[in-house]
Amino acid sequence: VVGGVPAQPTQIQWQVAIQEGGKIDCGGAYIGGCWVLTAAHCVRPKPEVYRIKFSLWKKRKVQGTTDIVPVKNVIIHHKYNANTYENDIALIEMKKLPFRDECFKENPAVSAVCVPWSVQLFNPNHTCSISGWGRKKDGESSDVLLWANVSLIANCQRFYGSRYYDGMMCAGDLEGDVDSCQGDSGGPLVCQDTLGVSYLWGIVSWGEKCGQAKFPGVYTQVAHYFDWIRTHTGWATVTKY
Ligand code: 4AZ
Repeated sequence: VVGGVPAQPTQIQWQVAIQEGGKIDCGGAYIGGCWVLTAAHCVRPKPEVYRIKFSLWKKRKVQGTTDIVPVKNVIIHHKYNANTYENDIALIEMKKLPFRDECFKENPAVSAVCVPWSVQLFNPNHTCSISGWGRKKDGESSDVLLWANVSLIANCQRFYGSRYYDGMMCAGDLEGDVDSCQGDSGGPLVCQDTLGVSYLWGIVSWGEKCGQAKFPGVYTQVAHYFDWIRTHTGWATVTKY
């Protein structure tokens, strides 16, 4: 995160790290049950190579309390395009504990973030937050989880032209002082409603370098994929009232 500050150890309760081999190159967000959302460009359809790490704060120093959960299934959006980053979204289903209906023991440091059901829940200029272990302004990745506030930015095709597709969304600031960066991919952009409920509004996807004026970070617009998420998790429709 460019322009970020260290999070408190249990601040970003839905933040997960996706470990492949000994490496962590992507983040993800816990959305409840045995499910994590991340970017399609972060994963391959090889569940056995991944571990999901919860309550991780320092990437390189695992505290005793960090849960490490194996993966059962990786579901990459069938219209993901690795060249254009269209539909850069993937679901990770974690393995259940033996003889149990859960994937890890319930833990006060972990809570799920809500999946938004409508692209109209938040408006441009709303202040939201991003988090990750990715590159900082100096180009180094961070050992400690960093976070920053970003604003939702309207009409992003004015910056990216035809590289900007439906299902994408931009956030940051136009000066380029705060941004996500390489290593933050797959991680959460979260917005809070007036009641304080947190929604996973975006997934870190791509951008023209990091922290560049007039080139805000591009995110997968999670609400656009609500039906896809519902279908693949098997979750029932929310009751609209
Ligand atoms: C990357 O290379 C990357 N500034 C991620 C996010 C952004 C740019 C690049 C957004 O993974």
